[in-house]
Amino acid sequence: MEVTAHRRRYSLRLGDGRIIRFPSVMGVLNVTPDSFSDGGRYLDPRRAAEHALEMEAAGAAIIDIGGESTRPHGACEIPAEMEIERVAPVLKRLAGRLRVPISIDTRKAAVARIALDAGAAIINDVSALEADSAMAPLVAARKCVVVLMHMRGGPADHMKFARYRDVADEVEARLTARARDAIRAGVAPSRIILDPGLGFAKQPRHSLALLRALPRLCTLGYPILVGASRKGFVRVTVGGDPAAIESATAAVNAIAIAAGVAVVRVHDVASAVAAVKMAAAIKSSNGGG
Ligand code: HH2
Repeated sequence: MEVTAHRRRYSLRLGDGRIIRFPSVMGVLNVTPDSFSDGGRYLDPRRAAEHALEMEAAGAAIIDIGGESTRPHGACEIPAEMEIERVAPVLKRLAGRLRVPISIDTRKAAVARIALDAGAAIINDVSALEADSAMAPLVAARKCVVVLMHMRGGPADHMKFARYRDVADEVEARLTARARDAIRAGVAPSRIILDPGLGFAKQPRHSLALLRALPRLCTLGYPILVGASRKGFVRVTVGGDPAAIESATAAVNAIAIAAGVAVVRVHDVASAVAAVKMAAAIKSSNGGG
């Protein structure tokens, strides 16, 4: 599986020949009782699989399945067995039914291994391969794409570490160091995607500053993924009305794509697809003719 940069467009080629064209939308499927936005809605594997297929039909290019909540306040860490119990039945139901690639949102190699065996093509590790020392060798051996996200601490305590002198500088330095370590462990650079980790060990002002710094982060040489969907900094900015939060999420996604971001991770796929289409059309228009 390879990530190829062209002059204007990027694409990601999977081992089986499937190609994800950037910019694209990653749909979130949380198989958890406690995720901040959709917790409890998709605990039934049948309902979860249906939702994955709905997101695919709405235009998602990747489905990101997670069995552990990492939300900023009050997430509790769970054992790998419990995570596997949640995601394995969903992966099984989706086998042969979902055309778009599956990404597994986990920090644990045992969970990632089971997901890869069940057909997942991407590992989305919010600890950037730090939480589990078996993760980097697994990614290297299985030649899958990996998302390295910036965070400090773990799901239960990351907000304690939300202090920065210059958040963009520090996140950039950390992400490039994590990418270097992954490459040293045998991961091909062409299989690495970086993510500034909005809301993870970040106060709202830090997430906003990172969004402002996206043009710079997009020059690091790796595709950038951004997960702004329904996060606290959006809520703090526009208020708690769900419709306003959804519109603001779409606005953030359009701005991110305009800045050069490759993938936006969202709960509402349809509005993100529209935002991505609009931003990409503006970006590629030349005004001639
Ligand atoms: N955000 C969440 C979870 N995983 N992965 C990446 N790469 N980037 C993100 O921004 C990101 C992520 C948190 O959102 P959500 O999955 O909706 O909530 P929860 O962690 O509570 O399940």
